[in-house]
Amino acid sequence: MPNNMTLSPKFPARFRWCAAGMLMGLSCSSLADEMLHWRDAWVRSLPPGAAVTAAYGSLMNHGSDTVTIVNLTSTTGAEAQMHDVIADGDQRKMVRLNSVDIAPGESLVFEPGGRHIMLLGITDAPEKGSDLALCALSAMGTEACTRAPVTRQAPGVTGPHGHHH
Ligand SMILES: [Cu+2]
Repeated sequence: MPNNMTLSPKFPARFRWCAAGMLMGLSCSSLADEMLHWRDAWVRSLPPGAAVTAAYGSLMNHGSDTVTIVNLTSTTGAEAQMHDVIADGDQRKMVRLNSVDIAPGESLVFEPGGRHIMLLGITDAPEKGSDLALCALSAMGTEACTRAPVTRQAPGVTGPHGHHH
């Protein structure tokens, strides 16, 4: 069966993952020996006319090698950047991260007040309740994508202890 002989044992799982990405209209061409999974991604809803918002979520490295994330893309906005929040005297300010390493078994966590994904140059604000696609690109060319719902705050923190004023 010549067709099957070219497939590595890892191909089927990755193929399903790629297929899900392609269903969302995204390209997926990676067969690198990496395994990235998104969890709990979401995008902060923004008022009409706003051009910038942030996206959050966890990106887990299930592979056996360190993965370096070098770029992010989103279906909304002109650009997605990785940012961190650092102390600057008694202020806190955002700095751009050009790349972030994720060790095997570790997660890269994007969360309010810490590392986050900045979506810039939004001309058509996504509606609350809609979904965006969010993709992380590794230095090896692997693309890991997820759906990210657009909500006012993190999904799952709307209970009695999740209120913010
Ligand atoms: Cu930022």
